[in-house]
Amino acid sequence: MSTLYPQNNAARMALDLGGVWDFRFQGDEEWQPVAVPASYNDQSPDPRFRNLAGVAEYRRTVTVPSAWKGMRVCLRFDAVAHSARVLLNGREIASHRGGFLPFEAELDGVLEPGKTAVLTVEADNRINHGTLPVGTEGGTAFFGSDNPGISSVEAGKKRQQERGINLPAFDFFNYTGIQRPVRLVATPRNYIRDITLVPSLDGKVRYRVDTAGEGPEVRIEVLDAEGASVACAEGPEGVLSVPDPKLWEPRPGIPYLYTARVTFGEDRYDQPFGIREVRVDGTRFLVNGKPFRFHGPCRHEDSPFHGRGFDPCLNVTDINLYRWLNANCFRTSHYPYAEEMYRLCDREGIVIVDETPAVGIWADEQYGWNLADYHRQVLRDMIARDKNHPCVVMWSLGNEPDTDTFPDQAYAYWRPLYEEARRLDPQNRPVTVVGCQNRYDRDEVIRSMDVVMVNRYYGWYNLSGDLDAARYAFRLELDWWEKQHKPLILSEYGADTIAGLHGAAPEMFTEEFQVAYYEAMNECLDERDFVVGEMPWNFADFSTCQGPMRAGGNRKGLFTRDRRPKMAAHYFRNRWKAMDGAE
Ligand code: BDP
Repeated sequence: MSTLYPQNNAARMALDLGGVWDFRFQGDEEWQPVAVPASYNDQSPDPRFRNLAGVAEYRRTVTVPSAWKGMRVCLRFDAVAHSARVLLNGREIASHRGGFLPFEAELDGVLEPGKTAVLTVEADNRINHGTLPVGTEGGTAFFGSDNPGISSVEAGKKRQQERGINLPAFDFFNYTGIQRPVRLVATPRNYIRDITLVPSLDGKVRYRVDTAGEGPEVRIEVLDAEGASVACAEGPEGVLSVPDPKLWEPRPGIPYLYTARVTFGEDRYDQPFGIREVRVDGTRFLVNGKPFRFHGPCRHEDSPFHGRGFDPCLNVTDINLYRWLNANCFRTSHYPYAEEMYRLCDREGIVIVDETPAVGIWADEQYGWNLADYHRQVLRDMIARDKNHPCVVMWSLGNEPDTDTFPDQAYAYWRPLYEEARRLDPQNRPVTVVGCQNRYDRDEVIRSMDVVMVNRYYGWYNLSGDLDAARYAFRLELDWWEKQHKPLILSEYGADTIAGLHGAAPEMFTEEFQVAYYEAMNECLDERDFVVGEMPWNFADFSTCQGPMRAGGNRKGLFTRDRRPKMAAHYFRNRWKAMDGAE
């Protein structure tokens, strides 16, 4: 498979298959319309769209243009959640496990140019101990008491399980289906399979080009932002020298982008890249040798109608709101996002902590439920896909695993993944895993990472509403972290807030409380030099599984789900303006 993002240029073509497809749940007779790409879950009032755990079938016809004769043709799926089977005229041509990374189905010898076939995609949304993200098994609710041990309740849980229902071990709605673009892609038969670029601040760019098939020597040329050629080289690997390099700087700096134009025989590919370096030095996180302070809310791919579906308008709107907030970063909580978002952040100078979909890894009889090999595969695929993006400055191996119940087992699970990420990334970015509120002094995993990232809800889930006690407790914990001599990012903190609910005395769920909560936590952060970032939870309200703690989803957004600012958004806008000196 080629890891390169599909491109239309003089040598290549990509035909978008988005639109209205046929849809039904496996076993149904009737087909009905569904929009692709999008989550299917909010496209119908039929409760099965939101609740049914099983296989959904998508169908449409597909024709390879006659003009593509002699080219290599494949179907590229940017993401189908959570696993997919692809069939052409009823015959399986590809399958893929995992809902957030791309895969291809070769059409060579399967569908000739000029011919039409019926394309069917089976999308399986079931989650369990073998998927990432993880689904609970045994009917245990993620939130709220599920009255363990009461025979009638246990019988009810069993009934749920018999219906194939596993609840998410994570706090976002299990949106599924063909959620990102599907394209018919054509390249010359001898083609460029992958490009790896490793820039350094002196303008030297190490490169490697992987090709398939026979061809003359690879040629690589660097174009500046105006399209002028500034460096070139020949051969599948080597070093380019960019004179007077302009650096890619996170906003409010200028995120200068170059393009590496690679040619191999008839094939051509334009790979954007930035010249920037990231590194941890003691308790500092350095971008281009200068201390960088992360400030920006975590996000979800989530919006009305589309669910988790790719929506370029939403992405642009959100990034413009990040600029309005004077924010400079987000974490792709809790899965790799659509590639278009990284391209946008490269262009806009928003820094990304790129996270695998490993959320909900818990310990019962066994740590990690034998997920390690699959987890490693997902990590590999994510790094392969995202390695050239200047906006990506750190890898997150996952979110909130249980690392303190069986600290040794947890370390044995996470350490090899850490080493794998360091080994795989040609740019050698720092690696982390995001820790949950736990017995941090027992945990061996979080402190072993390059950067400590911890989610904390003092004053919300614990010490609820008591901001004085919350501050006191948080300071005690920070005292402990200070002794670990690592940079720390508060990677989540927040309070559910109902937009429009006010109280002169700041009580939980009011807009005033959300501001008071953030003021209290930020006061603690501002006292510490080793704190290199703050990531409020969450950018916007988002949909979750229903439950007693979620009234219409998670309400911790600085914005509502339709992107209207709450008071806390204005608070952070002012705070972060002062932080980066932006207008
Ligand atoms: C954290 C999780 C995040 C949740 C958040 C919350 O990492 O996914 O949405 O808590 O409870 O534990 O709002």
